[in-house]
Amino acid sequence: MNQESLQKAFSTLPLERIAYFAQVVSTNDVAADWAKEGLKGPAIVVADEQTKGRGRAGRSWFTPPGSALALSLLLFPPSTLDYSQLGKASGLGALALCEGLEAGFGLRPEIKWPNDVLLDGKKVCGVLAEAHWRGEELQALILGIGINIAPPSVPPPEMLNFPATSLESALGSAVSRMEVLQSTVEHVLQWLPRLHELNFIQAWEARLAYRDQAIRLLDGQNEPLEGHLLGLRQDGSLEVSLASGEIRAFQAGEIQLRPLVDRGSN
Ligand code: BT5
Repeated sequence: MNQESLQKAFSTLPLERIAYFAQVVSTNDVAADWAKEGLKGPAIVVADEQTKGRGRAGRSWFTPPGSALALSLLLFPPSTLDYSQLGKASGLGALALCEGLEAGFGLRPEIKWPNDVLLDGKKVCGVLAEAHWRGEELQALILGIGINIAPPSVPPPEMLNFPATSLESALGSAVSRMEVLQSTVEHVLQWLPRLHELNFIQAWEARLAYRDQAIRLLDGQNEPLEGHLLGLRQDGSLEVSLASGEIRAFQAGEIQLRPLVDRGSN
């Protein structure tokens, strides 16, 4: 993959800018610079390696060269997306990847709400959605998507807070990074104007991991909460029936989700 092959692959899509880097600090930072420059998007930046890839809440994202896909989309937020629904952006990235993996490889990925894509119960992709504001106005959405393509992209166990895998390990065969990239971008752009539709929530919810199962919710400070995962609300928040009997919705960013019986996580 290089600048030329990227431009060729996306020649039919209405992208304002396309950039490929062999190495970059974080593709989300490049997209943020573009937003500051005034680009409206859609635009994409792809890197072979990130030296300081970011996860949520200051966590890091491992992107060694030659084996992973690190992508950020700079998107002009649809007018229907208000502040309270920004959590939908993570779902958008995760859903787009799932649909691409289903159509292209016949896989059955699941979404660990709000932002992880799982294959065989292990994390193969993470999404980092960031909003870019000018004053009070939401100016751009930056959707960073990290996908483990080949086995070397999977971090060593001591770096993980949840089991991880790569697409090639799950499939048992080689995968074209360009194919995954193209289908992911296409699905993101298809859903973007439709985030307010019930269809979007239903498509996301249909792929939720641990649905109707016992789960634990961690906020990093208090004792974990236990409950049953019911599904999604229309704003993309997670609806849970707590052990106390209370039914509550959680917003993305508040908590981390785990199955009650951990499948071998460390
Ligand atoms: C995420 O955060 O999963 C969001 C990851 C987003 C990465 C993309 S790559 C393109 C763009 N540019 C960036 O700089 N970021 C975005 P979170 O849910 O907080 O998960 C982070 C945790 O996942 C880490 O603390 C590790 O435990 C684990 N982890 C790190 N690298 C991983 C990898 N390659 N595969 C699986 N798990 C990983």
